[in-house]
Amino acid sequence: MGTFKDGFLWGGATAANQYEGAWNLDGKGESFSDHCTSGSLVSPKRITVNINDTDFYPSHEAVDFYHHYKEDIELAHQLGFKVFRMSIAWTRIYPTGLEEKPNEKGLLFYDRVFDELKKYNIEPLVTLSHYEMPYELIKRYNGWYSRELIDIFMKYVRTVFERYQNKVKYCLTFNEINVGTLPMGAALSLGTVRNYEGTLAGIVDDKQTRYQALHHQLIASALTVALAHDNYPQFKIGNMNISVTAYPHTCNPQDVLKCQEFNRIMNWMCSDVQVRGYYPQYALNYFQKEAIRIVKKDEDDDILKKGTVDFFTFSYYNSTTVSADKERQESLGNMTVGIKNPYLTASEWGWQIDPDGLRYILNEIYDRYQIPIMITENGLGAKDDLNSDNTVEDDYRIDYLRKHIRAMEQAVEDGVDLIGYTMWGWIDVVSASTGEMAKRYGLVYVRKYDDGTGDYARIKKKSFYWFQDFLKKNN
Ligand code: BGP
Repeated sequence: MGTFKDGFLWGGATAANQYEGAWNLDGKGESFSDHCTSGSLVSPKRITVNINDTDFYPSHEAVDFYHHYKEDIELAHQLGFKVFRMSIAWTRIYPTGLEEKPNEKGLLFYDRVFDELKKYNIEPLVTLSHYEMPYELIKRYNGWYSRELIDIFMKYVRTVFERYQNKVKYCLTFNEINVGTLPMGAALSLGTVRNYEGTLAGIVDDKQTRYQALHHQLIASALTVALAHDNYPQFKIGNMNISVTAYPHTCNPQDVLKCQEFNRIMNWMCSDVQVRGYYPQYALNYFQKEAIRIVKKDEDDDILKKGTVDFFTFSYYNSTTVSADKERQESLGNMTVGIKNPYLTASEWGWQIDPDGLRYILNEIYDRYQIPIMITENGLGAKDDLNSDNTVEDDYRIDYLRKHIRAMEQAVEDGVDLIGYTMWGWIDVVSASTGEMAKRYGLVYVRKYDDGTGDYARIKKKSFYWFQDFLKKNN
């Protein structure tokens, strides 16, 4: 094809809490996700204050990357991956977040993973915080609501940078940081759920707390970038945004305005801060309208200005439409609900499949920022059938990937500077939203099931061979 630039980073993405398991081994502490039970689309996962014998917590074993990392990295190599997106579990390095010294056994685990990747010339892409934080920090500080979290997080970042400075080049600060603009971000990313027990949707929303916590994350993100630029210039640091392409549901100007409002707060506010270095005026207006008063320190504006990211990364699964009419029918999607788009079909979980929406958002992002872009999550969650001869005929996934890669190609032809693509869940992992194994994204099937059974065997799906063949031609 030749459309993608030389050295394009093709690969796959994972996150520690959905992938590693070994939740309490070698000194690891309890993280937020270790307190989340399994669930499904019809029976939502729950957060529990204690870890109960009667509940099942999928992150505890996940798909056991902890003991399968060599096998998995060898599979990534067979696929032809050039990059491997993973996150570091904060609780492996600082079990409660509060220790003065890091946990050496946790550090050693990632040394081994990075060394294994190096063996195959696969570049790690490390997310510093992917939907998990020490649960102790939720109990003690109500998560990111407290400004103390910034220093506690920076201690962790300094440890990671110092230790892995010769092994890692690409880092992302917070996974899908803009999920903090949505009510469920309180639990997933901000940890402002002290003493809360119940479903994600059941949390009583408190915008004041949420945006204060988000401000602290934005400061921590900017300090991380500045630390890298000042002391580890070999690092490239990116943001990570959840980008949900949104269309006005009709050409009624009221719908168009409503859609603009959605896009500003949900899609652009965090990345405007992370790329441009300041809160845009529409965000300040929004805070005023909603009576949100963010407590800032004098130095915060300078910190944001200094800590702007080197490249833009985002997840893309589906698009949505926005209407000013509150009565319209809702459709599901990654973190957001919207109005059904009659021109699109949806996944079994109701996420509307829209490759053109990827081309559109890539152009929007590049027009706005003109910095290199990487797609760090994209894929199809589906129920896969494992046949008795250990095959999985996932043609639907091949179709999804083929169309989205075609859309990327078109965006590059449009002029977008796209530098990489890591498909989400290249190997089956626990679902973030529902906490189930049944929603699978992988090119590799993992024999692990929602009742906790399974032997963790790794089995190549049909899509594995398709992607392998694609990368042979495109690497
Ligand atoms: C993103 C998260 C991932 C991942 C993905 C798919 O929002 O960053 O962690 O899980 O969505 O979502 P789900 O697992 O809910 O299907």
